Amino acid sequence: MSSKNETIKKESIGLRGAIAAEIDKGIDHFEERELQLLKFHGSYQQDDRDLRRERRKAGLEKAWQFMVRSKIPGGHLSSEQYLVHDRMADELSNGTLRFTNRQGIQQHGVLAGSLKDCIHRINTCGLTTYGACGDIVRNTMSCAVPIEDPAIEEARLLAKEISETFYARSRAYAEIWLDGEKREIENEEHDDPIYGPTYLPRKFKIGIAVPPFNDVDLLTHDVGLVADVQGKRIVGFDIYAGGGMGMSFGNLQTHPSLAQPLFYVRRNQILDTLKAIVTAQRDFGRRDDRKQARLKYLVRDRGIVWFRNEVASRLDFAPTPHKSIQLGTVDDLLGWSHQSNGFSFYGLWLPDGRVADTSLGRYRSAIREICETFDPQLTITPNANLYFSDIPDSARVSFYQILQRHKIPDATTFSRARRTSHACVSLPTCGLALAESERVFQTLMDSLDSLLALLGIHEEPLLIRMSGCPNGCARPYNADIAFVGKAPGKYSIFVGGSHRGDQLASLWKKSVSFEEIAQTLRPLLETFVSNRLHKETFSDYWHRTSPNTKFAKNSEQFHTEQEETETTTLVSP
Ligand code: SRM
Ligand code: SF4
Repeated sequence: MSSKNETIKKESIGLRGAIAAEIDKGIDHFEERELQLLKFHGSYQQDDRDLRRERRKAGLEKAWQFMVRSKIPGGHLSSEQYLVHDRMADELSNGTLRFTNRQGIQQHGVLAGSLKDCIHRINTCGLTTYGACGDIVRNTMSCAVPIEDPAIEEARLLAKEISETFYARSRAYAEIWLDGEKREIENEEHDDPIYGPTYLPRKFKIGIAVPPFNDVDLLTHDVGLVADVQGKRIVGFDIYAGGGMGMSFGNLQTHPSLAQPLFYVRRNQILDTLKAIVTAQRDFGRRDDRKQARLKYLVRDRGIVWFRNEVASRLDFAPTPHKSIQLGTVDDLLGWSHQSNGFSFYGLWLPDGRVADTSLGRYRSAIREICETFDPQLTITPNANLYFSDIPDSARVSFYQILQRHKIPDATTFSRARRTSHACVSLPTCGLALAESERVFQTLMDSLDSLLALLGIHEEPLLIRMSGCPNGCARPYNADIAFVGKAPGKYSIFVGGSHRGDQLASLWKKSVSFEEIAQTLRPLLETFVSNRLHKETFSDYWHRTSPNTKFAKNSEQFHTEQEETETTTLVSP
């Protein structure tokens, strides 16, 4: 039996439902069918969770509002496109912007009456929100580093091509938000050769890495492409399939996965190959249970060999074996770097992608002034930081003075761990949050920075991430150390991923209160410092010494705490 979302999609008349009619009525929130369809248009219905209790007591409805997500392939945008978002932050949303860790921009707090204006403005500046959410190919990520490198540029252009290839063909979006003319819609679903009438079973994510950079965190995507660069051009791709982070606590059928090697194809074969992969997931992905509907579960249930054969059978050429092209870490290049003759780029660290003027720094004012003064190209990174490129070398001093005037901290004084760390949005906007994340993460990182400095591992490659619930938006399960919200003020701690993004962590502590996180980690880090082999990273040390590595790599590692596993092992015959 299909899930209710399948019926909603099928009966939606090409993703239209009654969205336009409801907006015309002046509603302040949508009912179930329209709010599910709205996701395909790039918006989530939310409410301000800080106000829930007070409003309930006062007998009021929830404080309805919307999150609007701009889809930016490869995270690359112009200063003018950014400034359009900056203006909307004051005029239509909550005064802040949120760079996402898929290189998009989110606005929160948009009211139903402003949705059309907001989406219209995003399109007018040449971006879109169509397909930023929903059961469809989402924003395609690509290596963000803005060094002068034809391969990185080519990857970015490919991200755009992928976006265009998998753009939904229904005219619903144009009609509802852009005043596009209505046209005959009978049998329109057959216009969409890729998605058909029920789209994909679930969201679908693609990322492109250009070695040695792994900023896109390649193995966490449904499909990851590693560029094979020869003579500065991309000649082909190693393809990985079946990555994903989400799980539900206690449900062993759900778990994070790293993508597995599929095969290698030449550059000119990549779009056909992606179509074959996406349509295989469309046809075989589960539609009866949304918790089992991602590509990672199809690959798990049928096996990578079956999936490889299924995809190959949809191609009119034969893919060749995987090449195992090596990737580096997920770090961004923060601070100044040389870009090309006479030009530099600057990597700006942001607290979890939040663009706001706060006591942490006047980020919004600083970015606005830089865009207005230098008109740089911008690239949002997969760690939700920001690169400014095309800055004349001669302007470095005045650029830096803007950062100083707006009290932007010098991220090079932070631990290396903090420079790459990320926390998801969570409260007060995320309807699924079980605990705080973004709002408490910098406080936690203050204490972890002090601990790392005290132990002399301030420059250690440690990937630290926090998610407010097990859905894992911050990609916690391949981090060295991750905190995953369990209940208000309580977190599970996962340990054992890697700065290279190529290892899965396992559950280390089931529930630790926020205040106790740093002291809980201290003995672990102290033992690492005392017992590590020469230059051994934390990840390598963990995998050499942890009992967790002794039990089978299956879903249990994410649901059962280490001590519990050891006990289980002892009593087992
Ligand atoms: Fe996510 C749902 C925020 C990247 C896995 N994610 C959500 C929602 C929309 C909550 C909801 O469904 O009501 C969150 C909105 C919060 C808010 O108030 O803004 C949300 N996800 C985010 C962002 C903004 C987090 C961030 O810190 O930047 C990221 C937006 C990216 C974008 O521009 O598209 C974001 N989410 C991710 C990632 C990381 C990635 O894509 O690289 C993951 C893990 C990778 C994966 O997909 O497996 C991720 N989000 C999820 C899941 C779990 C999916 C699953 O397979 O189980 C959900 C819940 C769901 O889909 O049911 C979710
Ligand atoms: Fe919300 Fe959970 Fe994603 Fe955080 S991890 S943004 S709490 S869905």
